[in-house]
Amino acid sequence: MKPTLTLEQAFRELARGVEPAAIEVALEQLRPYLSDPAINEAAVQEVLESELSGSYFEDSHFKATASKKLLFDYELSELVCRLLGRAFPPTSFSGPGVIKPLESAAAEETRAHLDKHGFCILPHRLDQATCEEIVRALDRVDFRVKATSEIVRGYQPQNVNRISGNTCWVDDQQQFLQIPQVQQLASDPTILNLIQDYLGCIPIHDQANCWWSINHRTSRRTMKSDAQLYHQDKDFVRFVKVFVHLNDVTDENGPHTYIAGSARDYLQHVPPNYSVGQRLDDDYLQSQYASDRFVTMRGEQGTILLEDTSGFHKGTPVQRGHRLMLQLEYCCSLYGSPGLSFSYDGLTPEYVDFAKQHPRMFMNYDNSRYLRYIAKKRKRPLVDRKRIRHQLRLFGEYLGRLGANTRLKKSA
Ligand SMILES: O=C(O)CCC(=O)C(=O)O
Repeated sequence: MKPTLTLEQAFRELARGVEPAAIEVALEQLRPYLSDPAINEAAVQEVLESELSGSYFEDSHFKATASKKLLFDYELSELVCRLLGRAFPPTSFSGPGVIKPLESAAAEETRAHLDKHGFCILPHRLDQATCEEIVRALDRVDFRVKATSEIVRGYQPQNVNRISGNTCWVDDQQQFLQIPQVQQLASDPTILNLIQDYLGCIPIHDQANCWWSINHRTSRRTMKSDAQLYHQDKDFVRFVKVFVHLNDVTDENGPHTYIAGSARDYLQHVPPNYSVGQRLDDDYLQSQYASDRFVTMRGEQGTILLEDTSGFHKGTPVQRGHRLMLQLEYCCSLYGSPGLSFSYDGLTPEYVDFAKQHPRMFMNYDNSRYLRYIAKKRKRPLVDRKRIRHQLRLFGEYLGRLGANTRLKKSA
C-alpha cells in the first residue's frame, strides 16, 4: 500500500471527530516529532491510511505489511500512538472490575514501572475463586498442541501430561472468551486504564488466550515453536499483553521471563541480519544485557502481569508439574497483523453493553469476519501436514537411534 496523503493530511482526516481547535493544538504539540528527520514518515502515514481505509480487515493486509514490522522501533511506535491518541482521545474506563482497584499512589507506581521497564506486576491478584471458575470452565475448551497441532478436548487432569508437545493453546479464542470471568478480566477498568496510559491511546482488544506447559521435550525445535527461546513479538505497532497465572508458578513449572527495558533498546542488542520472530540464545542475550535485567515471573495463582512483549521474553522450559497461563492482548492499531476477529456470540449482556460504550476498543469484534474464519477452519484439510511432519521426524529420530544402537552392538 503506497501512502497517498501527507502525514498531516492523513492525521487531519483521521481526527475528523475531534474539535478543530484540538486538532491544531495536537498538531502543534506533535510538530517537533513530525519534523524529526529520523522519523520514517511514510511508515507512519501508512498506519494512518490503513486506519482510514480499514485495510487491516483484508486478508492481503498482513502480507503487505509483515516485512515492515522492524521499522516500528520504540520511538516510531510512540509517535504512532501519540497520533492515534489525539485522533481518538483516550477514555476513562470505569465500572466495578474483577480485580481490586489500585490506590492512586500504587497506580502511579505501577504505571511508571510499566513505562520504564516494559512490564509490571499488579499489586493485587485475581482472587482464587475467579481463577478456579476459569479453570473449571476450561474442561469445555478445545486446545491445540503448538508443536504437533494435536487437538486436546478440555484442560482436564487426565489430559495435562499426555500432550504431544511442551505447550497446548486454546484452539478457538472465541470459545475461551465466552467464559464470563474472562470477559470480566478483559473489561477490567484497572487493567485497561494502565494499558491505555502505556499506549497513550485507546487499547483495542485483539487476543484472549490460554495455554499450559509441561516438560515434554527440550529439543531446540520444540522450544522454538513453543516460545521457550527468547524472542520478540511484533504483533502490532505497539501492544501490551496481560498474563494471569492460573496456577502457582515457581522456578520448577516454567516461569515466564523478560528482559526489562528491552522493548525500548532491543535495536542496540540484536545480532547482524536479525529478523523479527528470530529466536535468540540465552548466552547471546546474557552477553548483551546485565544480569539484573533478566526478570523471572514467579508468583501465586492469580498474579497479573502486564508486559510489552516487543521486548525479549520466553517461557522457561518446565522441569516439574505444569503451568497454566491466561493471556489477553491489546494494541494501539490493528495495522500490521491478520488480527483474528471475535464475535459477540455467547458473550454476557454486561460485556456487550461495555463494548457498546467503547467502540474503538471493540473494533476487532465483527460477526462476518468471525464467521468467515470459522468457515475456513471447518474446511481445514483432514490430513494435517504439521502433524504428519512431526510424526515423520519422530520416526526418523527413532531410526537414527536404532541405527546407533546397532552400530554400538556391532562394535562391542
Ligand atoms: O510461555 C511463556 O511464558 C511465553 C509466552 C510468549 O512468548 C508470548 O505469549 O508471547
